[in-house]
Amino acid sequence: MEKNIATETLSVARPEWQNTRLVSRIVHLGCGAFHRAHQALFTHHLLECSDSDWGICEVNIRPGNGARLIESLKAQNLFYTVAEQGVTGIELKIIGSMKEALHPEFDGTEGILAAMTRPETAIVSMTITEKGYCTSAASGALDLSHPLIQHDLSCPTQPESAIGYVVEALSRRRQQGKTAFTVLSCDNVRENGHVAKAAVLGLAAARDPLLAEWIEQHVTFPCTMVDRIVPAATPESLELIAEQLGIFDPCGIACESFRQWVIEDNFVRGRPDWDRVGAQFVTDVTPFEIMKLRMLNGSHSFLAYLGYLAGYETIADTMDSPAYRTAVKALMLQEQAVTLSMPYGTRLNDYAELLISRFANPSLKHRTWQIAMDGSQKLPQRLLDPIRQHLAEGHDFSLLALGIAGWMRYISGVDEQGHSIEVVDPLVEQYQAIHQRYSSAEDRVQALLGIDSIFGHDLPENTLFVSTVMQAYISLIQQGARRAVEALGKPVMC
Ligand code: NAI
Ligand code: CS2
Repeated sequence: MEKNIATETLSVARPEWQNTRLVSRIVHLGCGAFHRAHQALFTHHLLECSDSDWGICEVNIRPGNGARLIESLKAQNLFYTVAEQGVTGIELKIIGSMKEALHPEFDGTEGILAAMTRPETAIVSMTITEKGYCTSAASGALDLSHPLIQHDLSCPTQPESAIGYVVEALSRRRQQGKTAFTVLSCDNVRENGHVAKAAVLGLAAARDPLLAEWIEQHVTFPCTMVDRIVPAATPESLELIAEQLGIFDPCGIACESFRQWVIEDNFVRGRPDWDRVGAQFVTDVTPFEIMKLRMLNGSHSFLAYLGYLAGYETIADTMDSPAYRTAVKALMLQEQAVTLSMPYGTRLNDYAELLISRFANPSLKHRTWQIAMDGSQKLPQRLLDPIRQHLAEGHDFSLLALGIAGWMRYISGVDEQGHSIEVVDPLVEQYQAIHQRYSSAEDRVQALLGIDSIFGHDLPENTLFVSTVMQAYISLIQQGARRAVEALGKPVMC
């Protein structure tokens, strides 16, 4: 297959509104896999079915793959392919909601700040991963000692963090007498809008308390629940798209056919009518967000750590094992669903069934290794918050504890066959130091539980929590992941 000939053929699909209607009203930070298959796709569908003029100015600020993607998007006039893979077939969509694409390497920091400061910019949205907020995962507060935040405090007009860009753009808008914008977090973070707000206000206050006051008065930070399984692109997924499309699209992305977006309706300068194409605007996102973080993402992390250790490459492979399937269903219903307070009529059993079938979709090659990344940023909202609730109410949390033990075993960096694991996490050096320093299971568990940005101060002081995790870890070391999962997963009757 000839490479890089996407420009001509994808541009044939250029609809008239791409040239005439589209305005960059949204600046999006974090043009990665998920955004291309979710927000950009919703925005595209709205352009197709209405006279909406909401277009997106895409921004990546990190070096590496993000820069290459922006370069490739520019080279093909900002069109790209989304391949929705259902269990029975694949549907291709050519997406045209992007108006511009920027990266500091090509456009300079100033080019990006200029876009964020333009009068028409009404929303700055973000999918910058959990770690992009530079907050403590346990408390949600901005970490002022974070190297990127330290940099942005000493050089505020040349920011390097996403939060630094937002604060500097808002500061310029204030100085120039312009209106503010809405900050829309679309990351898998608990109360993502509140975390974005805490991070932005934390940095603004450290720069200038009056700026923080202005932001507090003029900016809103709606919370969102975002859902669509979008594995990272691989040579195989790009080849699959190329076979269907007839040309090679380096920006193509494959995902499942399911998508969901629940958004708090609190925007300061308008918003697209995303509800016309399947999104839901609500007054309170929190119950939906917590449901998804615990039942979907918590189960994903459980399968990722314990599945990887047992030698499974993808989530679908892991779900092929009856023991894992039974255990994850028990986790969802007995230890996650019971912690939720949902609006009347929400059917959590049906939600669990849907998740099980989505996880088992064999066309999605979602690697356990990918989901295992950045555990320090993910465990609090996925596994630890529900445990706090079980501790308060005196309920069993053995499966959640096994999930944490799986993470502890995984981040040791060596699998059950003695092969090394490529652990990717902002705290990886701290993990390595702990594993080098302590050789007994007890000492390692104690030392890992002492990382307060993950476990806070309450959990390590709770003797029931410590002893349950310790027991799960020891059983995992003695029996291996497969047996430990078999021993705990009990069939659940819905
Ligand atoms: P990705 O790796 O394809 O993209 C990550 C994006 O974040 C890139 O644009 C990268 O430049 C940017 N980024 C990474 N670290 C950053 C930092 N420290 N500061 C600023 N920008 C940074 O990952 P993907 O799949 O797009 O996921 C991104 C986030 O979207 C996830 O972390 C999650 O919170 C959320 N999400 C992902 C879903 C998925 O299935 N992939 C589904 C639902 C939500
Ligand atoms: C996954 C999520 O990578 C992960 O940690 O759990 O990205 C998951 O695929 C999405 O949240 C699904 O919406």
